[in-house]
Amino acid sequence: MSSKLDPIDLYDLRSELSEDEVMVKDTVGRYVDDKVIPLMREAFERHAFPRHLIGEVAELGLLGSSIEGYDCAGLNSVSYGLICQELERGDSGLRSFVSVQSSLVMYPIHAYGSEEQKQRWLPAMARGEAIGCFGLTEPQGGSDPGNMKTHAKRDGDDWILNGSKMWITNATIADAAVVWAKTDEGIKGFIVEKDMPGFETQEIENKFSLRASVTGALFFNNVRIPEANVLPGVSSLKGPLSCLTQARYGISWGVIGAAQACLNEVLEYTQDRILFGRPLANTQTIQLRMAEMARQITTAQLLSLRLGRIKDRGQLSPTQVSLAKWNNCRAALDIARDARDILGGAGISAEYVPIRHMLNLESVITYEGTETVHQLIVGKELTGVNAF
Ligand code: TGC
Ligand code: FAD
Repeated sequence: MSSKLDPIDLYDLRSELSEDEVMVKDTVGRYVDDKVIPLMREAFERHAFPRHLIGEVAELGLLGSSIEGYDCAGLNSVSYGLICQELERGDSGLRSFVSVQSSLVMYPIHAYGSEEQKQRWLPAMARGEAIGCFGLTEPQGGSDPGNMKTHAKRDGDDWILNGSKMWITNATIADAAVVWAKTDEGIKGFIVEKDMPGFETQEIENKFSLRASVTGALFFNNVRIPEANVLPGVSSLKGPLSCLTQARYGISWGVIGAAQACLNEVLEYTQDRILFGRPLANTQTIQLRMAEMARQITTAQLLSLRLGRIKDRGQLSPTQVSLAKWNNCRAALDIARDARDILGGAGISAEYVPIRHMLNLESVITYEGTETVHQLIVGKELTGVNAF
């Protein structure tokens, strides 16, 4: 018989990680246990993102961690995944902040920006001194960003930007928004700075999900943008969609952390909960449900680790990312919902983590491409037919 397995790492993925990757995982894991988990329940209840965490995650090198140079850590993709996993074990809101800053703002500036733009924004963003947001989704439908109405027209050396974006993480706390807009020359990325005249933001209140994350709308009314703030390296939908590939990859790892937190909670709770004269953990159906959670977590871990290794070899296909984002979000949401139920009435209390993770995961399964969008991406790969 082997020695006891780790319930949230049944296949010992830890032994597949390099020394550096283990160090990243353990460092971020300790940080989340000590500094994040103790305050997330209250942050969620207050509907407030704990902004002091920005400096702390920056200090740990977690912002733009995959970028080489520009004061960034230059870690590999598996390390970025592990960062997302550990952060989301705390709360999806903090992982969202890091995903957006790293994959949706710093990534496009690094991949498509001018050297001047990189020098200006990347070191400041890595230090958490400048915060970014990513404006792609519009009120008329986020799944179909090609139908965007936001547009920009050349005016001398500048551009004039008009339109609006909806459901934008970090909207009201961002110093700069990477905004995607239609132009006569294709879809371009604009770095819109917070004090540019005609640019306004508005927070979305009363969310029942991702309450410890800032979400808002962006409004552009004849905002004058200098050419120096246009990303020169891309002029098509491929620009924003390639950013989504980076963020979706991180999310596939992140949701594993949320699922692990839920499994840990029910493992502990069902040992102590005595019903019909025995611990709840001793009943067959409860064991079956927890075994199912472990099966789903293990499958998700294997998918994401494999994906990370493929990504680090530079051979990643967006369809592979879609499969993992779909599978892992669905698994995590099902686990969180079932964990909530295993806790009975206590499961609706924020004293236990499943309901918070469950509510967060309702957003995570929707943003960065809904489940249906990812299923149709895989369907298109299999059949060659675009069924959107
Ligand atoms: P389609 O014709 O398929 O593609 C246009 C061009 O883009 C290329 N491409 C990609 N490139 C890189 N990565 C990807 N994932 C790509 N997907 C497509 C494609 O090859 C093509 O290139 P080219 O050279 O031929 O022009 O475009 P479509 O308009 O038919 O759209 C396809 C569809 C539906 C898959 C796409 O629109 C989509 O993914 N929709 C979902 C939108 C979405 O996920 N939005 C997320 C917004 S950001 C967000 O939610 C942040 S939450 C963050 C947080 O808080 O953590
Ligand atoms: P819709 O596109 O209107 O979809 C509605 C329903 O229709 C879904 O169930 C969908 O699966 C289904 N559907 C769509 N197309 C088809 C089809 N062809 N066939 C069958 N069914 C279909 N966006 C950003 O740009 N930046 C951000 O930072 C950001 N942060 C977010 C944070 C939060 C908390 C949330 C909730 C969203 C965020 N989003 C962000 C937006 C997010 O990406 C969109 O909500 C998402 O892409 C879905 O778009 P939608 O909400 O307009 O839904």
